[in-house]
Parts: sequence; C-alpha cells; structure tokens
Amino acid sequence: MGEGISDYNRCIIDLRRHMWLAGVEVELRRLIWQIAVTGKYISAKIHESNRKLAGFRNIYGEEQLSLDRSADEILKIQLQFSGFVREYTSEESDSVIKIGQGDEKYFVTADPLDGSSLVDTNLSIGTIIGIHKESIFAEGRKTMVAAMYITYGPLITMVYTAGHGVHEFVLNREGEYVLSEENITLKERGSIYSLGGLRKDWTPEHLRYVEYLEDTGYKLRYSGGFVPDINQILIKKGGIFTYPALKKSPHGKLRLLFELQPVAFIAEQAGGLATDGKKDILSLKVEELNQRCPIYIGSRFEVEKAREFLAKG
Ligand code: AFP
Repeated sequence: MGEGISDYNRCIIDLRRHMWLAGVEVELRRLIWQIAVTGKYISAKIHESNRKLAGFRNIYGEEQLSLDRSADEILKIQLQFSGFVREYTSEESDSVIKIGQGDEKYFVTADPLDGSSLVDTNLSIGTIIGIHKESIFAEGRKTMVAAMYITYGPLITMVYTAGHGVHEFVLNREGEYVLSEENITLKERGSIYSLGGLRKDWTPEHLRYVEYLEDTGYKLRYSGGFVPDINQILIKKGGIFTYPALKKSPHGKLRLLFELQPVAFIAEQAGGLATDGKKDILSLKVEELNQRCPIYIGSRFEVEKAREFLAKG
C-alpha cells in the first residue's frame, strides 16, 4: 500500500490488505471477508438471543430459533448472494444445498455455532468454516482451499488460512478486523493438553498416552468448546487437543467435515499435525455429511507420540 496512509486507514483494510499481500485469489478474498463479516451478525444474535438477556421469545412473541439454526440461517443468506458459493452444507442441514447459480467457484461447509451448549455459561464458542474448490465428498487435502474459525469470547477473533500460513485478526471497536498475529506457528512440542470424552470410556492405549502426558507435566486446558480449546493451543503455540475413539463410540464425537477438516488445514498450515490417531485427517475421504472421527491435533511431537501409543495397542 502507498506511504502516508494513516494508521486508522491502515487498520480499516487490514484483513483485505493482508489477503491481497498474501496473494489470495480475489474471489476467495471476498468470500473470506464476507464470512468474517457474518461473524459480527452471529455475535449480535448470540447477545440478542441469549436467555440471560432476552428469554426464549423475541419482542413479537415469536418462538426464537435455536442459536445454532439462527447462525446457520445468517450464514446461508450471506453466502447465497455472494456470487462465489455454489453449494453450502452445515451441521444444521441434512443435505448439501445448492445456493448459487451452479457455476460459482466454491463449496462451503460450516459448523455455524460450535459449543452452543456453553452459551448460557458465558464461555467462548465459535463458528468453523471450510472452503472447498470442488465437491466435498473427497479427501480434504484435494478439495480445501481455505479454512477459518471465529471465536466469540471477550473479543471476537478470526483465524484463517488460504494456504499461505495462519493469521489471526481481532474485531476492533470500529467493527473492522485488524491483524493481531501473523504466520502463527506451532512449536514442535507444547505444554497443554485438551482431552475430550470420559476417562472411563477411553481405550487402554489412549489412557496410556494421557498418563504419559500427565507424567511429563502437561497442564489440562478443556472448556468443552472445540474452537476456544484449539484456539488456545494455536495462540499458545503448542500442545494437543484430542477427542479420541471411545469404547462405545469408536469414531469419537467430532465431525470430520464440519469441525475437523477446517481445523486440520489450519493446524497443518501452522506447522502442526492432525490425525485420527493413525491417518492424517486431510487424507480421510468424506463419505457422508455426519461422518465422525477421532482427533489428535496440535504440535507434531504430541500427535506423533499419540500415533506411537495407539499403534502399540
Ligand atoms: P455442542 O456444540 O453440543 O456444545 O458440542 C461441542 C462439541 O461438539 C465440541 O465443540 C467440543 O469439543 C465437544 O463437543 C465437547 O464434547 P463433551 O461435551 O463430550 O466434552
């Protein structure tokens, strides 16, 4: 950008300037920007609809949609008229929805409001987005061109990758996303671990892995929200999040398409790893929308160590 731009103006176009400087393709820049802006509307909905503030009915006495569905509706409407999205699917829909004319470039997946069961506790929650260049029923490594998540916490932050590193932006008082951290890189090894599932339901090999982490002094950080939990590992530059295969649920809990693929893309771009305990998340073929799979994601050392323990059986 030219010299002499005021600091304020420099901030105003920071997300778009950043993507332009990073060489992100113009339509993809505009799509990422539109989704980031949607985060503001979803955040407003969280505040408006939170039962601590507004009860279960709106001012017209109409039954309010659950927050997940409201967030999904907001995303669908925003993307429908973007001109860049051919198909959209989310955790709230049971099919892939054609929302474009049929010749648009991108296919978008969403977990519109991950962790929504935490809203009444005032803990952070998030929106997870995957952007694909072709049909989503394939391996993420072949189809994904960008991924992002928005964290609704004390601040609204947005982390994205378009294949040129991982970058965090914060929504400022003027309602603009300004760069807060560029080229986020996970250390080879961290010091925090985030463990899903009940201890009594873990497999013996997973339990042995966790005991190894505990014996080597890892600190437990788990909120029950995938977005803030993985965001903590990213911003603290290391550690491991896992929601493993359980004795009664061999595929674990989290969904490959809506939750794991986008965050795996981000983790790999940050120099980390994401596996189901054996195979890379991005090498797993999406066979159905609600496909679940175990997840080990974060610093290389911890993810590889998990692979070792699980392989020993
Ligand atoms: P909700 O969206 O139903 O709150 O579930 C959140 C989630 O899908 C993911 O964000 C968490 O990592 C995981 O579930 C927490 O699961 P547990 O409640 O079993 O710990």
